[in-house]
Amino acid sequence: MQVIDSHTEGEPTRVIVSGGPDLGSGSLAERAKILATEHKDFYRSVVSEPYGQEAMVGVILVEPVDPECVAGVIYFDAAAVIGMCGHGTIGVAATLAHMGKIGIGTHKIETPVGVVEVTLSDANTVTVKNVASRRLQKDVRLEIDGVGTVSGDIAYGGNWFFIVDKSPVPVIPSNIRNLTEVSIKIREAIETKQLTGTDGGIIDHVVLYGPALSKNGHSRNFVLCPDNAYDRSPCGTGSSARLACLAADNRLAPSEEIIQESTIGSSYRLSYQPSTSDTIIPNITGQAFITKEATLMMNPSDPLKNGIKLS
Ligand code: PYC
Repeated sequence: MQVIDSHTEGEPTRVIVSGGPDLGSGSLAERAKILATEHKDFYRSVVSEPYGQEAMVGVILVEPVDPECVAGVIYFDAAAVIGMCGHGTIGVAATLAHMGKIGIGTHKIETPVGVVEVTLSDANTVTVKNVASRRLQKDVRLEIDGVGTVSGDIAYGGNWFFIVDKSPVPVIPSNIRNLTEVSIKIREAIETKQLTGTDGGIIDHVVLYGPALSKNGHSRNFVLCPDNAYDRSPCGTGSSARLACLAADNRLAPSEEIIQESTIGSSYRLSYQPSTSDTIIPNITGQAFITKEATLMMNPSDPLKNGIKLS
C-alpha cells in the first residue's frame, strides 16, 4: 500500500494513494459507510501505532462520482470514519500537487458530505472552501463533574461539534492533559443527554476556545477528535462550525478575515460568505508539508497489525 504523509499546521495526514480496500462505486457516503462497517481493523491500523502515529487522520483517495472533481476522498481517524476534514483536505491538495496531479489554481474534491473547493496558491498554501456550515443550537448547558456548568453551541462544519466559547480551562499547551480530560467529560455528557446533530448526527468533536496568545490572533482553540487525540491544527471543520456561530451572533462580518490559533500556536486564516438564511460557506487557509512517501507493509502474522489496543 503506497502512502504519502504530510502535516497541516502540525496535524498529520496520511493519504493512501494505492492499495486500499475496494469500497465499490456507490456515492462517497455509501463508500464511507462500507469503510466504517467492513474495514474497521484496516483503517485503525493505518493511523494507529505502530504503523501510524497519534492524532493522524487517514485518507483514501477514490474515484469521484462528480466528473468535475479531481479526486474523491474518505477520511478517518483511529476511532471513526469522519465526514470531512479541513486539515486533511489541505494535506490532500498538497499531496495531489506533489504527485503532479494538480497545479496552482482552484480544484474540486468530492467528500462524503459534499463537494469542496481547494485553491492551491503555492506548493504548500491551500484555501479550502468548505461545505455549508451552520449552528443548530445555542447555549446548551451541561453539568460537568468537577468543572461545573459548561455552556456551548451545537454546530456543523462537515462534522458535528460542541463549541464552548469560554473554556473552563485556559487554552495553553501546558494544560493539554486537563483540556483533554474536560473535553472527554463534555463528550460523555453529550452522549448521556443523547444530544445529536440533525438526523442523529453524532457530536464527536468538542472545541474549547480561549483568548489568542499572538498579537493578531482572534482566539485560540483546543479540539478533541473522536480518537481522543487533540488536533494540532486549528481544525478546519471545527473552525467552520465556529464561523457559523460567529456569523449567527453577528460577531463577524462576511469576508472579514480572522486568524485562528491552535493549541500548539499554528494558525489558519478564516473568513466566510453567507449562503442560505441559516448557513455560511467557510474559507480556511493553511499550509501543508509533505513529510514522507512510503510503502506500508502489514504482515498478516504481525500480532499488532491492527494497532495497539489498550483496554
Ligand atoms: O481539520 O477538520 C479538521 C479535522 C477534523 C479532525 C481532525 N482535523
